[in-house]
Amino acid sequence: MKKLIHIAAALAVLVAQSATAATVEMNVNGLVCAFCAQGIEKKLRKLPATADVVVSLEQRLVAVALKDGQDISDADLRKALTDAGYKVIAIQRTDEPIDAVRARVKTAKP
Ligand SMILES: [Cu+2]
Repeated sequence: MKKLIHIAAALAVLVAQSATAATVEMNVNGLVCAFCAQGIEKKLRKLPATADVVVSLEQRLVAVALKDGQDISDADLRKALTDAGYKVIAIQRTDEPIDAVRARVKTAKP
């Protein structure tokens, strides 16, 4: 019986972890102007699992908020940006709300 409780606890932790990966942040090379930013935002917003998008030219950062319980694979994100002519340097999944990312990139502007 004790073992079962441990398994249940372990499963609960796993579920909690997957549910918190709400935002995907990508460092992208080739982002040089407002048209790049708009194009990327438009493209990513078309993905069915996308809830919100933040693009920062200054930081060459693209962040995608995922809809509850949905996901976009790294490969799909990479492909969307590569097809548009950009190079994805890094992808990180975080539990930082997209509004916090938006505020962070805004305050970092010169
Ligand atoms: Cu551009």
